[in-house]
Amino acid sequence: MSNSTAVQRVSVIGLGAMGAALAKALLAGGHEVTVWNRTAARAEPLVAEGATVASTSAEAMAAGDLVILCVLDDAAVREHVEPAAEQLRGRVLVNLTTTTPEQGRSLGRWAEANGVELIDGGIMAVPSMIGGPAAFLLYSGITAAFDRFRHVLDLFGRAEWVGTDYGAAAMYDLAILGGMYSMFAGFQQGGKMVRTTGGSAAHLATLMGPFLQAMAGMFAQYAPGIDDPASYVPEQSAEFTAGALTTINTAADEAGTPSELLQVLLKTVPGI
Ligand code: FVH
Repeated sequence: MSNSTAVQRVSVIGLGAMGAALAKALLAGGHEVTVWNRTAARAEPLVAEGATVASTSAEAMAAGDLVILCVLDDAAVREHVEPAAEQLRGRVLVNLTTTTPEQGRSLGRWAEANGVELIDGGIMAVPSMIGGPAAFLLYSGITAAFDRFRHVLDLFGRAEWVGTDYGAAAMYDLAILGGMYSMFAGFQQGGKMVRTTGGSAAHLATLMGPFLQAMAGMFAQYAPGIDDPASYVPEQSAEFTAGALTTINTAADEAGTPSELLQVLLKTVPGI
C-alpha cells in the first residue's frame, strides 16, 4: 500500500531536461536522491540542491530502493541496465524513457529474469510541467511495486495505472501522442486553407481550439465504437462522415491547398 510520508532512497539516471526536472521534484518532496548523468556537469545544480552524485550509473542504481531511468532511448536504457543486473536485483526500476511497447515488454522479460520489479512509464508533460497540476504520467508493469512507490511517483504529476502489460504505458503514451500529432496536422492544413481567404492561422487558432476541446469531450461517446463495434450505433452515419470529408477535400483542392491527410482520413471511414 502507498505510504504518503515515507522518505525513500531514490536514484535518477539521466539528467537531461526531463530527468533533471524529475530529480528536482524528488528533492522538493524530501526524498534522499542519488543522481548520475553521462555528462557529469549536468548533475552539479542538483548536488547544490541536496542530491548525492554517483560516479557510475551502476553505483547510482545500487544507492536507490527506487531507480528512475530517463535517458534518450531504449538503446541507452539497455546500455546501462544490462551490466548492472547485480546492483538492480531486488529493486524497483521505473523506466520513464520513451520506448515502444515491445521494447517495454522486452525490458520486462529482462527484469523478471534478473529479479528486478519493473514499472514502465510514459510522461504526459514537458519538463516545466513536472510537479504541477496538469502533468500526468502513465505506468504499467508490477502492480505491487507501483502501489508501494505511488506516493513518490505522484510527485511528478498524477500517476495513472494502465495495466500489468509492460508495454501498456508506452502504448497509451504513443496513442495519445498520435492523437496530438493528428490534431496539429489538421491545424496546419486548416491554417493553409483559411489563409487563401485572407484569414490567418492565428485567427483560426482562437476558433479551432475551443471547438476541438468540445469535440474531445465526446471521446467517451465514441469509445464503444472501438471497444465493442458489434453493438455500437453511431450518432452520425459513415455516409455523413464520408460526405463531410469529401466536401473538405474538395474545398482544399479548390483553394490550391490539396491535402493527402484529408484523402487518408476519407479512407479511414468504416465501410467507405
Ligand atoms: N522533454 C520532454 O518534453 C519529453 C516529454 C515526454 C517524455 N520525454 C522522454 O524523456 C526522455 C528524456 O528526455 P529529455 O527531455 O530529458 O532529453 P534530453 O534533454 O535530450 O536528455 C537526454 C538524456 O539522455 C542521456 N543519454 C543519451 N544517450 C545516453 C547514453 N548512451 N548513456 C547515458 N545517457 C545517455 C543524456 O546524457 P548527456 O547527453 O547529458 O550525457 C541526457 O541525460 C526521452 O526518452 C524523451 O523521449 C521527454
